[in-house]
Amino acid sequence: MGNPLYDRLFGIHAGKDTAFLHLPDGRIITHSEFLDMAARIANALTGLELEPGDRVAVQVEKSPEMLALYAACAQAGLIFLPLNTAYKTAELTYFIENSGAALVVCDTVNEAGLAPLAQAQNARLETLNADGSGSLMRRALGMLTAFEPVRRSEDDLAAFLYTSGTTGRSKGAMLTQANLLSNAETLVREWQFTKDDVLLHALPIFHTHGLFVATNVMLAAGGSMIFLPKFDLNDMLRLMPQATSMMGVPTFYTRLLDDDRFTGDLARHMRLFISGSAPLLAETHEQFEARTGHRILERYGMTETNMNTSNPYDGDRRAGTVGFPLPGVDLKVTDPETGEALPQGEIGMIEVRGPNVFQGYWQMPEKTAEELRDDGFFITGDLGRVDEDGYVHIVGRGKDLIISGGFNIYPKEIELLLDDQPGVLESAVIGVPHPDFGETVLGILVPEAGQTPDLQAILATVQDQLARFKHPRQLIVLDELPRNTMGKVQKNALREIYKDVFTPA
Ligand code: MLC
Ligand code: AMP
Repeated sequence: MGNPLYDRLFGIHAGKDTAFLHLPDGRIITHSEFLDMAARIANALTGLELEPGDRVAVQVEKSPEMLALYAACAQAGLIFLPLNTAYKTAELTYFIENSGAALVVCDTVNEAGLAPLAQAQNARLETLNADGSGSLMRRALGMLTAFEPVRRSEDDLAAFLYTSGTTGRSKGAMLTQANLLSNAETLVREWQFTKDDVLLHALPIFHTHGLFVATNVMLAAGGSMIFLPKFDLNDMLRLMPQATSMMGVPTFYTRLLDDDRFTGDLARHMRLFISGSAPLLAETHEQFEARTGHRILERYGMTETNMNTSNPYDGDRRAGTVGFPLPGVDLKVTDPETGEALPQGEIGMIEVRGPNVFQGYWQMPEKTAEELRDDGFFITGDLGRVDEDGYVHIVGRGKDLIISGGFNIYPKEIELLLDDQPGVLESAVIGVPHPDFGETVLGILVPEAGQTPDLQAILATVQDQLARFKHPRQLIVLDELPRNTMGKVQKNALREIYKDVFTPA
């Protein structure tokens, strides 16, 4: 039986002195050096008395060591639970408590803040910093570079990723080894990745895109990655000529196009540019082709399902579409009210089924039942249609979701906080177009009778409680919110009124 995730992504590289990670300072980490590091960490984790199936909550900066911790979790049969580095302690508390994490790994600067939380639930706390220092690697240093992978089956859980919920409560999406492996191996074939590929990797590795798409695909293909701590335009321009491929959110592409130094010549050696996580404007697609001659390949996925659809590698990559369902993925468009399949061409709810679809939300059977049907179809919350050539178009969202620079934000979470502020009767949070992030957050407040809320104080509270990317970029005060006859706030009307706030015509 072995351990399929470890064996097929990591174990296949045992003893290979081929390049795996190219770091921005020129250092190279080979596959075998990486596996040695992972095995040392796996030994350290076992030394902490963690048992297979335990959750390891990780909020650390992107680094080779963080990636090796992911490999070590696979090897030791632990469930990897990466968390956005922007989250504040108030946000982290929920994830750590809800998951029942047995180990929390954080940056040294956050250690004191998280210690009481870890202690309260009997979790171990270790540190790992961006430069690889910290208590975890100190433990790992003296360990052996051999570690027999813990036996696991494809049905065992490999990772939890938390996704925000419409009610404001995040849900832990449970992903099995099979979910991750099936998707990675399909994408290698569909996008024709090989050991000769060098991926320019500037995405964070706490989300599906940077970890389960970019990294798992490169591991399965045996290629290497130019591994950047974050998106930095100068690094991207400097290093692109050494790469063959790039995966990014639409903001990567608009930022590149906004810089005159980004020329067709810089992209000459590139084989493939892939975009996803948020809608890529057809205009960006066209400008990119005009500048570089490359047609960006857009694909569609989500935390619960990994990747669902992709434009073709060979064939017409159509701007404004997310291509065809991937092999093994069933996709249908249904009536959001009845769940009945709609005739081809009509707009409705996108539902997907396949080996990529998650197992449900951790300890939330009701939420799982609301979104995952008995026959295996997952209700994505995205509205779309399939055109006469079979291309899937995403035309909107049935869920009240804002996507800013590829990060998901559920308005409810921010509204709950705003509603609690002194002088505020109620609030509505909406996404409006933004030139850099695609969409950004706008907060609309209705004061209590006779009150004038202190907007600066409210923003300060928001800053303290919520990750930076969720902060409203502006607060607007209205006497009342527009409502329909049922009393429901008409967010569409608000989105229309404020659509030009950050993108003046
Ligand atoms: C950073 N900031 C953001 C932000 N990212 N604000 C809103 N939205 C974001 N996405 C904040 C910073 O803290 C900073 O605050 C200010 O905005 C400007 O920072 P910046 O330096 O311009 O931002 P940068 O650090 O360069 O980050 C932008 C980015 C990054 C787009 C490169 O957000 C990013 O890498 N996004 C990728 C997200 C991702 O991987 N998504 C995949 C999800 S998986 P201040 O205080 O300085 O103003 C998924 C499934 C699928 O969706 O299909 O893939
Ligand atoms: P997440 O929960 O972070 O995984 O985000 C998933 C959501 O991102 C999906 O449900 C879509 O709404 C959106 N998304 C991902 N890829 C695309 C894309 N190519 N075009 C439009 N929306 C996308």
